[in-house]
Amino acid sequence: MKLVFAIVHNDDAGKLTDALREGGHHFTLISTTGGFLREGNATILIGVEPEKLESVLTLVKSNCVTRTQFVNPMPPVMEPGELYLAQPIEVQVGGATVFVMDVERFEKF
Ligand code: 2BA
Repeated sequence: MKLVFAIVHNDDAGKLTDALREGGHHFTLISTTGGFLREGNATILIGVEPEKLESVLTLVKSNCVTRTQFVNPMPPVMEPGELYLAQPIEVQVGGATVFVMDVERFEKF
């Protein structure tokens, strides 16, 4: 068995979980926070048989959109009287950040 961790934008989570449900896949949805943007995102854990892995990855890929966001970088340490004008930087987020792991053992008690 494989375990897929898919970190996706909150706005894509509903569409993706609908598609996974329709595809008969089992999953757990966790509310998470991105370390860089410190904004809410969604992590979906999907336990899947190896032969169904590619179809799960296709669903993730086709339901998650790449977005552009602007963030304000951390201001530098300033001396009194110095002026700092924040220049927002552009970052690309998603479609999805995906980790696939081998599951050593899977039990349901
Ligand atoms: P965040 O950490 O909030 O990152 C959001 C986006 O900001 C990232 O999009 C990336 O484009 C940019 N970014 C992240 N760290 C950066 C840095 N040090 N300097 C400049 N730009 C930076 P994605 O790469 O698509 O990642 C989306 C979310 O997926 C991340 O949200 C995080 O929650 C997760 N993620 C990404 N890579 C990960 C990793 N290696 N391990 C664990 N989680 C990861």
